[in-house]
Amino acid sequence: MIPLSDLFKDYTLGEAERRALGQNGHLLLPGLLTDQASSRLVLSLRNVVQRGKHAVKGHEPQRFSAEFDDYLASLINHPQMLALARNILGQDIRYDHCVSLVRPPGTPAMAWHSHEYAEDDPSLGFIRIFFYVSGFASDDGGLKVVPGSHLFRDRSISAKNDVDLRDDWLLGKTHPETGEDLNIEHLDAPPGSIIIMWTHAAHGVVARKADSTTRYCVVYAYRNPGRSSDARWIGEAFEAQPPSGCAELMPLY
Ligand SMILES: O=C(O)CCC(=O)C(=O)O
Repeated sequence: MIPLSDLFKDYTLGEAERRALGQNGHLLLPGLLTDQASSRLVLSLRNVVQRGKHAVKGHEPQRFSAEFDDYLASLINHPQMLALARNILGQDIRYDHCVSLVRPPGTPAMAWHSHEYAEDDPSLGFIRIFFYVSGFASDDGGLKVVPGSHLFRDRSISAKNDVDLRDDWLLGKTHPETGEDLNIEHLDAPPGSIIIMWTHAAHGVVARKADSTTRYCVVYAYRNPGRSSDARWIGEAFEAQPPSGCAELMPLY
């Protein structure tokens, strides 16, 4: 049993922050992770990378990360994690996945995409909480987003680069609430940053420079139950015997 220590430093996620998340589709909380959590996460993510060398197809450590590392598993129902998720989604939530996003130097860009969940029912939320342990620069493994894109609840956003996104999905689209043109934004995140993102938000990642360091990141996803979920990556054995205190978070519905 791993003793619980603080995951986050003090922060405010009140009405203003929830409104910004609702309007933009993402919320950056810079440097929120405690130093202890950051150091522990790097060890865990290195462990997952090691375990990935013997991956079994369909149950890869990268995609089912919490199932291959006790510290990552212990965070699924960490009180600060659940408080954060419930602050946004309300009380009734389920765990959906925990995926490692480790990007060594030279990792190529990731194309623009969005994710699915209950496209026809905005009352069912799905958030992803990215732990950018090592942070990133906008031109070095950085996350890019389109504020307002999540409001379209479009699971099929896809473009191989910024030019294609502008020429296709973005063309003529305006923010449903502000009426402003939708635009690409390249984020910067200091080490220890958390980014919360609604699942339908358009996002992509720029290449990690060849002479950079490894970028350590892990994402945890939570949702309101109500629909099936394509990214519900929970192995049968893990679901049957979830970590202590996690049973109520595991079911699909
Ligand atoms: O690696 C990242 O920063 C984001 C990865 C991503 O786009 C995703 O998990 O959907």
